[in-house]
Amino acid sequence: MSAFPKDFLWGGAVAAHQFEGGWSADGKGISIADVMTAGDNQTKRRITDGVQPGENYPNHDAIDFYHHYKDDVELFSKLGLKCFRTSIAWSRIFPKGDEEQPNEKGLQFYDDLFDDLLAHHIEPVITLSHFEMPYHLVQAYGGWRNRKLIGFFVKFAKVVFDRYKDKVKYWMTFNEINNQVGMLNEWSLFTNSGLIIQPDENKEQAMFQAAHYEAVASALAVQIGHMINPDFKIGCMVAMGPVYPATPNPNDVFKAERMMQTNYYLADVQVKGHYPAFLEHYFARRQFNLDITLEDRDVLLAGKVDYIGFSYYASHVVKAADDEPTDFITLGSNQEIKNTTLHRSDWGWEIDPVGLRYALNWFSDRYDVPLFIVENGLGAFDKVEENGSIHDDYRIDYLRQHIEQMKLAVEVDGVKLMGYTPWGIIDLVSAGTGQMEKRYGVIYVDKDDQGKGTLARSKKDSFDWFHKVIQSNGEDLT
Ligand code: BGP
Repeated sequence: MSAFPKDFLWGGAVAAHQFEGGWSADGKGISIADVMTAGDNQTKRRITDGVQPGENYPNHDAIDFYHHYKDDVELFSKLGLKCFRTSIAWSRIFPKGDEEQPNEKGLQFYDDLFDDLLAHHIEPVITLSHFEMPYHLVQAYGGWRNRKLIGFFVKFAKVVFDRYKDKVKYWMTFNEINNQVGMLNEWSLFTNSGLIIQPDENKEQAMFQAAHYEAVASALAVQIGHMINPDFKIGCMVAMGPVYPATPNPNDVFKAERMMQTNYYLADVQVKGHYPAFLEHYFARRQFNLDITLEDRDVLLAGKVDYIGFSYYASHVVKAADDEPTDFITLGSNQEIKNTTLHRSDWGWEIDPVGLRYALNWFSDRYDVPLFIVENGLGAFDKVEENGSIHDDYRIDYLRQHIEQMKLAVEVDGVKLMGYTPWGIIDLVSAGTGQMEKRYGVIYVDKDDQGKGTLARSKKDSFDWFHKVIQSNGEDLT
């Protein structure tokens, strides 16, 4: 007997902007991902002022799933996927974000895609906003610092909920909504909230305000979604990276716990429907004067999510500073310590399978809703042999070790887990660096960081391995 329920959602995850390409096809508008240049391990991606000639924008063409989706879904079916997580590119549906009417051709694309997935018995799992809001909303409204964005997002949500109500059951509102909290850097503020911080602006205050409007928009979408189809399961999506204390010094222990509390406060808001006490006090002490109305608070309570979707890649270690403030909150400037007990990926991400079990237990103890691991995986360089094969044992090892821990969480700890969708099941553009060669897939795509390649798809060794895992419902991990 398998540790996992019969209907466990084994799948693969991607996001529209990182794999669709077709950035201006059939009326699609410019998204925030379309103005981000390519970077690499050392070079940060730049955000340009609109789409500029001569710049390299890797998301524009990505792996051109837009024109290859039928063949790719065929491959997903051969892999045995039970579900497929992707997002709806908001700017395909509302190219600028503030139009009256949606773009029919954009809606039709997702109709065709969902029909094709369902014909192959693959359940779509859909994120509404995954780092790809219409760029016009940044230019004309300042992104999520503007309350008007709530209305635009809710309209978008309503249109797609209505249109796909009989095709999609599993939804998530905002991808990694909490990324911006701990990082508080240019990239995360832009990708999460479309914020470009002005010289006279307090970025922490701007972030908390934007995140609040997103939480309200999410809660309204949850309510509307449940009215449109009471069977919808609508989740939040948070980036989970457990934070460990560097030493047993109680200050380090408290620092780590405070970072967990701050990094996941949006899960409190979206699952419990209210802000944690320590943060309300922090807002008041810092005199942020956030626009959080009584009506908003009612909306949050009435729009609690059905499950927690989360990504898990790595854990982190922190140490309290000698002059640590009494509230232990130092967003965006926490010094990371290397965990000497763990290995790192080529991009320096700590590989910590036990951290996944820790994360599952942490959520399970705190929140009384099912959990869904909607991203996990290893970004690595792959080598294509002369005969075309790709021996990615390192990826198989990574996935195996994480699935083993996930199994312990279910079997031994009683965690309620809905499914597991490894990230970038087919190679795609990295969100952080814009690279193609930071590969996550079990399906290889012939394209390099210079944008060269045939776009041909091929199986890596991990393809057959993951197929076997799914066929055995997680029992055969050899
Ligand atoms: C998460 C995002 C994804 C994804 C992944 C891997 O933060 O939700 O969009 O890309 O991380 O990160 P990267 O692409 O930077 O390797």
